[in-house]
Amino acid sequence: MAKKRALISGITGQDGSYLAELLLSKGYEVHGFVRRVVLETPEQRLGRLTPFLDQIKLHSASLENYAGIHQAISEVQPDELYHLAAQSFVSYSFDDEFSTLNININGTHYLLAALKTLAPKCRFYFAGSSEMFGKAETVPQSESTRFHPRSIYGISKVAGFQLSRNYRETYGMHTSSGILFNHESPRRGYEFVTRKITSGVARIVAGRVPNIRLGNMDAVRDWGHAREYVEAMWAMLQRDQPDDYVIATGVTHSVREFARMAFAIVGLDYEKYVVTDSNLFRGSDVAPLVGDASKARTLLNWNPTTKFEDLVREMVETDCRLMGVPVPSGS
Ligand code: NDP
Ligand code: GDR
Repeated sequence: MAKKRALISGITGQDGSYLAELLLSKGYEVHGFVRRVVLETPEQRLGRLTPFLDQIKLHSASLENYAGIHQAISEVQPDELYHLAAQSFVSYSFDDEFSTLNININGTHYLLAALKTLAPKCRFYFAGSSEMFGKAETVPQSESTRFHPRSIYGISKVAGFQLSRNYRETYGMHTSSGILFNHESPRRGYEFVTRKITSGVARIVAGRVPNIRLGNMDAVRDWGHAREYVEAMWAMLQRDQPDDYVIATGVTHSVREFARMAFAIVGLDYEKYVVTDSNLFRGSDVAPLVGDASKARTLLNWNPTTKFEDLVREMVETDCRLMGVPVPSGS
């Protein structure tokens, strides 16, 4: 039987790299969209893909450019397209509203429109987000919770979600959206709070910096492991019927708890090393978000197993190794 062909937008990111690995392990032919600048500086921008770079094929296409997207889809003729690319940093969306909306909404629309013309049978995954719930009225949040986004990023994801649903209902395309809650890993970008903390811990242990500056320590999130979350993406596209699913652990922790645990792993007290900086607070933050993933558990047989402490430990240990400091004893 011919190999299934998958095309991933955002393949250079945290989720894209785990998903590419997963699909390769399942025997897929894996293709990815990357921006031209990435191909010009591969050593800087393709780090997450290095171990399996020779097994995937990259195509130059930006989310801002319909022509590039059209050409790549036409060449690859994918069976499954996972749309992960986005301006994904919520804080930045407060600073540059227009480019966040442009990339996240138009990019999604370009992909769907090109698929409709070139590969209407291709199954499509959209990377929705718990940020779509924002000021949620109910806890925990499920597929039936009303969206009330609190950032331009959240608004852009609601629009992408609705575009995906609209192409399903109007053109009969197999489009599914995951409403994913926060998921982290040693491949997380350094600007997100978990990696900022674990890389900060490693730099403090190495004597490079005296402290780290954080914003709202009482913000609460439902944090899982990215490696497990990409399995849910794949499972959604294997269902006969396209649908939308919340993907979450159902367990919450505060930024303070994350920091306390990360510092404790190296034997330090976070209170001595974290400086709270009011400039890092957001204009509006979301309500405590916690997901109800019952539907995914039942229909996708998806069950996250990584415990919070193991996630924090894996990230701290990786950052210590990258910083060249001894991995803390007892770990
Ligand atoms: P990352 O920020 O790690 O990766 C984002 C990817 O998008 C990168 O590959 C980046 O490419 C690409 N990208 C950004 N802008 C463009 C553009 N203009 N044209 C082409 N590619 C672009 O995100 P994650 O892997 O963490 O998340 C994947 C998706 O899931 C995102 O859509 C995010 O919004 C969503 N999401 C993530 C959650 C999480 O907790 N991680 C939770 C819920 C949703 P480059 O390398 O060139 O910058
Ligand atoms: P989030 O993740 O906005 O939930 O978006 P992030 O890690 O940026 O923030 C989580 C919470 O931590 C608080 N916080 C800080 N955040 C950052 N980045 N830096 C700080 O110094 C800091 N101090 C406190 C924030 O206020 C916030 O409440 C992530 C992204 O992956 C999105 O793409 C995705 O859609 C959502 O998760 C679900």
